[in-house]
Order: sequence, then C-alpha cells, then structure tokens
Amino acid sequence: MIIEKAEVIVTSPDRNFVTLKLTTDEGHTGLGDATLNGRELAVATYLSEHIVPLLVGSDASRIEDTWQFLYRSSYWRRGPVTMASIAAVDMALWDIKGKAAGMPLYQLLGGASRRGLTAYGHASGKELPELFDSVREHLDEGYRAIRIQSGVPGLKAIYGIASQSADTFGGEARYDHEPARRGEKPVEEDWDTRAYLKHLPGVFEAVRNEFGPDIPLLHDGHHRMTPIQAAKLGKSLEPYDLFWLEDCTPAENQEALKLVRQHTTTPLAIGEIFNTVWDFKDLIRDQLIDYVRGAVTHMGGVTPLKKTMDYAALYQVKSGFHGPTDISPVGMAAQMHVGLAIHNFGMQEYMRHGAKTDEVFRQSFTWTDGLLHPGDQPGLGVELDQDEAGKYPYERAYLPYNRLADGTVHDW
Ligand code: KDG
Ligand code: MG
Repeated sequence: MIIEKAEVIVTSPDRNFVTLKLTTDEGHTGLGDATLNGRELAVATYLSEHIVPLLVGSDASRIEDTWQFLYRSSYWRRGPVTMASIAAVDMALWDIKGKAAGMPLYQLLGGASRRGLTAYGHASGKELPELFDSVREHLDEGYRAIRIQSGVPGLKAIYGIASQSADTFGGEARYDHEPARRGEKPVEEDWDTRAYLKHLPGVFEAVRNEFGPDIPLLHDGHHRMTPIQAAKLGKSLEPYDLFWLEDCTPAENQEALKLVRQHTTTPLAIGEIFNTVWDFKDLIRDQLIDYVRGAVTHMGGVTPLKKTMDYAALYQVKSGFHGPTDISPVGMAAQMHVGLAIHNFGMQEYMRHGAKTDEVFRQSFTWTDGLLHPGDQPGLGVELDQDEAGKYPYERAYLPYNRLADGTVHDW
C-alpha cells in the first residue's frame, strides 16, 4: 500500500485548521490534524516543504517505522511545529489502516474499554449570574462535568471568558470557536494574580451552593501562577472538591509542581503544550500530576499518545486530553478513539466546533448523556469536504496576551 499523494489543506471556516490528506495507490485516503493555534502556516510549510516529499512513494502500512523515521532522521527533534506535522502523518496512516481493515481505530487499539467518554464543557462568565447561566446551558446540552472560568473584579478582559469575547468582538466571535482572534495583531488583556487568588474561591463556593456537591468541576489556571501561588490556590479550592486544577504553573518548570503537591490534595492536570512523552516522563514517575493534558495533535499522533498513556497507567495517572476548538474534528476523533480504548481514561475536554467547521469536516461521533463516542466508521470516521474547505481561505489570527498593571508582559 503505497502513498501516492499527500496534500496539505489550510481552511478557516470558524477558525484556521491545517489538515494532511494522504491517498494510497489502493484508493484509500487518510486525514491528519496539524493545527497549531496561531502558528498554522509554520506547520503547513513544514509539512509541504519537508515531510510531503518524504512520504510520496513510501509504504502506508508502516506506521511505527514512519513515525520513528520522521522523528529520528530529521535530527532536530521535538517542538510544536515538528510534532504537529508528525502527528498529522501518524493520524492519517491510522485512518488508512482502519479503512483498509474495515474497522474503527479504537478496535485496532484493542477495542472499547467503556461505553463512551465523559466530557467537560467550558462554562464562563464575567459575573456570577452569567456564569450560572452558562453552567445551566452546559447542563442542558448534556454536559455532566464543567470547567469554571470567571471574571475578576478590576480586570477588563481575561482569556477564556465567552461573554467578554462576544462584547469585545461585537457579539460575533465566540470564545469557544475563536480563541485565536483573527486580526493583524494580538489582543492585549490584563492580569493581576493577587486579585484572582482572592476572588476565585468565592466563585467556586457560589457554584457549589447553586449546583450542589456532585457535579465534577474543573478550572484552568493557564500557567499564570508562581509555585507558591498555585499551592495557595490548590489549598483554598480543596473545600470545593475540584476534579482537576489545570496548568497551575508554567509547564516548562516541572520542579514547581513538587512544591504545589506538598501543599494541596487538589488533583493536578498539565501538558496541553507538551510535545512528547519525555515532557511527561518525570512528572508521571514522580506522581506530580494526576491527568495527562496532551493532545494527539501536539504530541506526535496516536502512536506516541497511546504509549504515553500506557506508561502513565503504571502510576495510576489518567488521561485528560486537550480538546479546545483548535484541535480539529480530525484530531478530536483520533483522541476519542484512543480514550475509548485505553484503560486509564480520565476525562475528555469537549468544546463544540462552529457550524461551518462541521460542514467542512463531516463527522460520525455521537454525544449522548454526557458521553462522547467516536462512532463505528472505519478509520477515524471523519471526511473532509474539500469544496467546502476551499470556500474559507486562511485568515491571520493570534492568541491574546497579558500585561500586568505596570506594563510587564505576563503568562496568559
Ligand atoms: O491554543 C490555545 C488553546 O488551545 C488553549 O488556551 C485552550 O487552555 C486551553 C484549554 O484548556 O482548552
Ligand atoms: Mg488549558
């Protein structure tokens, strides 16, 4: 089974996506997601200039060997651009293998370990009434676990708050569809960690009082705290029984989590910007995290994500795969198959894509009673409508960034 054609497709229905499409001499096609939010063209170029020439003429059935070849032979390893590109190849080859075998990917990975994947949605609001409305909307949409993000008194704009995004962008941009905002320059937001630490426990207390003790609640600290601030937050949120506190400190300083762990039993999730199992190795071995936040698209594909989770299983660390809208429907499908197959599944993040995105990517997953299921189509279960994709050319977009009151750039 020889790869005859490799196409890199950039489309921007509700936001930018980069997709690799492989076609074999036997007529099978495979899709892979290579979207890197705000840096899409860097990956598209890496794919078309460096990877596509290596793929055409090679054996589509050799998934492990292709992965090792692309990872090791290039010498310059790792990093989000390289690993998103390798991920797209890996996903596309698994898609082809599934189609050739007539089986959904999860069957090739060992079959289903559960009926479906518990998924959490993103509730947010500048003030409590808006936040409560957003929680209710998510419950009505079937979510059984909810991430809580709130405005902070005195701060104008915080990443992750949907209503603020709608106000700022004339009611059109929704945070969930468009975290990387289209435009020539990134949007500047403001930040104050002391104000945030003072405010957030009260928000969780109010949410628990309103919605009761049972619903799993999550929160994303988005790398904004120092280790001792993160420890303080984890401790102050303990009465509200979080399912996880995500990215409490910047991910590159792994030592920081030792200090956080010494002070709090709030479960920790980290790794949405990690690229390989090496980024997770010490954190898992030293039991410094409870959930692996890697995404199939940024971790090099299905092959290394499955290996990472098998390693994590030795330490009772579970999955919490990153699932914002910048993971395309192709990437979401791939990690749903992995999540269904592994034993140590924890929780899947699920932000809905926009209507135009769903037209471009025809999907076969289901969302029933709070559970996602990738469906039983052979391969990943996603097809790309290239005519639809062609209607939406790339649009420049940047993620926002933060400055403190005195003008210092801060983690956002
Ligand atoms: O591209 C950046 C987003 O994917 C990220 O900020 C979303 O933090 C995020 C999350 O947890 O979904
Ligand atoms: Mg996050």
